[in-house]
Amino acid sequence: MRRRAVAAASAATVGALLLGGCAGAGEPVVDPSTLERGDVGVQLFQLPWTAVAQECERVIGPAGYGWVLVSPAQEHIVAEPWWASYQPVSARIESRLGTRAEFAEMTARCAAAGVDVIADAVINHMSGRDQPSVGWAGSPYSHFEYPGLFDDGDFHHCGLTADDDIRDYTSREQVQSCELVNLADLDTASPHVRERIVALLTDLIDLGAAGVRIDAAKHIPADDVAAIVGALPDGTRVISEVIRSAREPIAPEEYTAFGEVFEFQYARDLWPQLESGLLADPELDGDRPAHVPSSAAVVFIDNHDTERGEADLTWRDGDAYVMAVALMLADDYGTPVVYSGYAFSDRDAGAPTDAAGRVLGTVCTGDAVGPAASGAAALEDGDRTCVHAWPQIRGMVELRRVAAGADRLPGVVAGDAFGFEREGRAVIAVNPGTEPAEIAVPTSLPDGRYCDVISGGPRIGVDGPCTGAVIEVAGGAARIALAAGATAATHRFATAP
Ligand code: LM2
Ligand code: CA
Repeated sequence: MRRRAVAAASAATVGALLLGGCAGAGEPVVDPSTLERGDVGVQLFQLPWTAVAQECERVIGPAGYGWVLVSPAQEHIVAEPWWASYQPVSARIESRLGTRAEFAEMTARCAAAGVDVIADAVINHMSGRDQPSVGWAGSPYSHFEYPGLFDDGDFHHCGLTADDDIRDYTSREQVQSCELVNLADLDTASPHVRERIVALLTDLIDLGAAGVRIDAAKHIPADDVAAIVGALPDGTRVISEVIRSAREPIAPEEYTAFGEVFEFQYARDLWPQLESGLLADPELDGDRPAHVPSSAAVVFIDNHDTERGEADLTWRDGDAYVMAVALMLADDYGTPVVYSGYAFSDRDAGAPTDAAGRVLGTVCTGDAVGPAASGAAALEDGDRTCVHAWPQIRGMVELRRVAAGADRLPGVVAGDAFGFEREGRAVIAVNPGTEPAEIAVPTSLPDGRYCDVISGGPRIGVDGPCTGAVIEVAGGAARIALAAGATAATHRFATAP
């Protein structure tokens, strides 16, 4: 078990600038404007480049997020579903999410707002179309011929199953050399194929992307991914998508030597643990069993695939979703990414488009949204959920920046509620139960009145009274009353006037 340090030591040691004039014991010892930009990302699913740029400037940059993950940028098949994006047909950066010039403008405008763009890179496969056709930008192609890019000899024909499709996920060979749902599988061991993929990724980086998500990385041998990303400029961020399964031989750990991985286990564990009170276990500090090391883990509550499948919680769950995302952001494990997509009732439905088939850009406002306003009943199919702009989530992004580097101390339980401190910096409490609860979370925050950033949103740079609940800290504890299903959290600079 971790030792509890003496009160307020950590806040004082970071002390840089003393701010005058604040009332009470909640006087900040660090100028909050010197806070580092956060490590939190936003997955902006199927959002066009022009809208991503606006979003960076209006909400994502100001809220202190560090990066956005956008949908694939390559020319793709012509089809209505969102997953057209995952069937590339040429090397052109020209898609229904935007043009090459728009992609470059997006990365520049996001960078100016302090936000990195991570590009989704589909490099395991090309299309799954059996009939010859023409792509979004006019490039002709057939299943195994992409003129000027790849031809038949560049693809696997695994010969291990009747139609060359992956059947058995316990077979490494099938998973990596057969076809994922009929998608033409690139022979990534071939020097020529690697060269072409490196050129594709380098192009995205030249256009200003700070890094790449390696789509379907489990289906590409780790050595092949290593060789490809090893040829990219130093400092390129690489996040491999390797869906963990205890029943399969290919593990995310194989992909951590050259970058980060999405740690799917985090979301799978969170809600069951929350319901059973296990999150209060001090053994959950820092690295976690059955997870990649914290520094290699990108964590999420849901993404575009899991919200259409395995996810326990999505934006539709309102307060419970806020609770899960808030716990992830308050945690000291991994690098979190907040998912922001659109409402749908048909899992295949693409984002709304104009008459020419270009996806419409909807921009979220930084206020007046949240689970209450955008619950399942309030959103129409195609409406953006704007989760990243919800004040509860922006408040937690702020809290995470304040808490950066502070230890996560052992949790405490009070009935169904539990909470924990990020030492000297922040506290969070949640009540997953069905009855109201009160909890006293031990803390070395100075005595005083603090604003709840869940009910009140971000506080730094905001003048005036708390618009949310007030949390009293006295005698080494934050006393927090929580309605059933509620979350409350506050930090060192969220003092109430
Ligand atoms: C991924 N990560 O590993 C993406 O996150 C996931 O969204 C992709 O699947 C998948 N891998 C391939 O890049 C999506 C979607 C599938 C869709 C594929 C290809 O979830 O449903 O498959 O993209 O567009 C669709 C049809 C499927 C068909 C296939 C090929 O649903 O029935 O297979 O196209 O025509 C015959
Ligand atoms: Ca493959």
